[in-house]
Amino acid sequence: MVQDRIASVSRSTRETQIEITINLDGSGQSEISTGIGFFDHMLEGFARHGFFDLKLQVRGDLEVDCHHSIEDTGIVLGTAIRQALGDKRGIRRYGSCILPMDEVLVLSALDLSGRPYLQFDPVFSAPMVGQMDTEMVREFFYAASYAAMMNLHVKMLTPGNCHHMIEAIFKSFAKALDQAVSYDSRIDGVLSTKGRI
Ligand SMILES: [Mn+2]
Repeated sequence: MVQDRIASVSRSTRETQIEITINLDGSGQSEISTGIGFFDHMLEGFARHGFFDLKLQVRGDLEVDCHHSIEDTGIVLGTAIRQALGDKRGIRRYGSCILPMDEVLVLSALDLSGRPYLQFDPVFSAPMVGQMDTEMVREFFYAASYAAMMNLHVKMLTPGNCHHMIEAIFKSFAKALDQAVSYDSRIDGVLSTKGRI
């Protein structure tokens, strides 16, 4: 292990108060409370399948709707990932995962390039799963990818049940990220011909 890759971030606005701690070299333990049950379920899956330790407390204006809580959690998670990564020495940088969940098949591919970008093509047939608006899935990944300064592509290869689709997206993102942040002993410094990412 080159360095501790743990970051804590808190962010407070009139709409949300969020505290997060992530350990990129964890074991998949999580303590998550966002007030949105299905979103908690997704973030627990993200931590478990990416082997990240994740502590997250969100107090948001759920009396309005879930929008601010989910979008701001994306900002804070992305910020924490970027901070925990530090100078990115020795990491693989790229990661991808094609993940099946029953009838659903999804692809996530990412580059911790320092240049934010999101391509996201899943289309959901239902407006909500539990208390979470399905259109917030894209908003979450937009916020997280931009705050983490990563290039993220999410492609739904075979759509199906919306719960399966969203869960498969979070898990494939987790596994792609786990791969991208992992060390490769052959990498000396930062994996770029430019010398930094
Ligand atoms: Mn589930």
